[in-house]
Amino acid sequence: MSRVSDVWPRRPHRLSFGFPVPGGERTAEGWQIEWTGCAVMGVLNVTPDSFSDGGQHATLEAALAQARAMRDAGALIIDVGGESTRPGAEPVPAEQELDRVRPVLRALAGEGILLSVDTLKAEVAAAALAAGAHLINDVNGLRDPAMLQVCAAAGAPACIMHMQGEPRTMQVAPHYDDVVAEVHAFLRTQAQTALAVGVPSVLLDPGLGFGKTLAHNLTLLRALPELTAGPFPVLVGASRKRLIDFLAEVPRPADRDPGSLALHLYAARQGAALVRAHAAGAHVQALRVEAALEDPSLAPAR
Ligand code: HH2
Repeated sequence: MSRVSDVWPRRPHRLSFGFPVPGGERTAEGWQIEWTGCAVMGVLNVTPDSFSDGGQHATLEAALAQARAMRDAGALIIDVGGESTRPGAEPVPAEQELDRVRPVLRALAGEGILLSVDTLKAEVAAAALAAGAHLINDVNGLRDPAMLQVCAAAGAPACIMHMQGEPRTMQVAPHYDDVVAEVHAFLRTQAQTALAVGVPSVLLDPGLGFGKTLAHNLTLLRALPELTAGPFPVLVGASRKRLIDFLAEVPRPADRDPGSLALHLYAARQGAALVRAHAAGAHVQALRVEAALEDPSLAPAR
């Protein structure tokens, strides 16, 4: 088993794309984005019913202002979502989801922002990529062969997230014989499959809260070094989730940013390449301070 010391100090991470992207460098393997340590994926939900910020970015103006603020604060990627996947959520028709995300993507394309789209529908992913998205964030972990094909054909990387079941029922009775072995095996298998069919690069995400009890979430977090020691960059998304309430008694999702930040700093120290956060600016600031404190060149040794 690998330990924190194997993945710390901060490692470089890379994502490859089959097309030009903001901030990307052209290489023999396509266009690449490279960063060191842990960066931030800012959450932009353009939904009426997301569990912590539903309705807050309902107008195009509000959505664009939030995206630009997160970019200016230093977020590496903005993740645009048009369907809530909170526990108990009912699916939204593809047309409706697209009507929510497409205007935002079209408006932001050309503003130097790396854009991902949070969708589990291949049809939405294809249209979102055509509208200017660069990366697909699939909470279904590329289990749909059509989604694999969309990413491969477009040359778009994907975030492969683990979920047991589906949002409507996933928290009813999640069960694993060995949560770490099962989740990590799923992620590695899906990553190999994706690369084999031509998806240029992937992120792996253990999917906190997606068909998992508190014990499952904590076990996966403590096993992060095993995942981050592998060849793929790892994303962790705990922002404002129920898990923070269980750990720190914060019933209102909007009040959970401090706990989210603490959890994400822990993930960064375990080698996470990205954290997905609503309070993107606060996360960028905290991660920069954390990184600076770990940098021995900033102060001479005594
Ligand atoms: N969590 C949510 C949505 N998408 N994607 C990844 N890769 N990892 C996550 O942990 C993750 C995700 C749920 O959060 P949010 O988007 O704020 O809520 P909602 O699904 O209600 O819109």
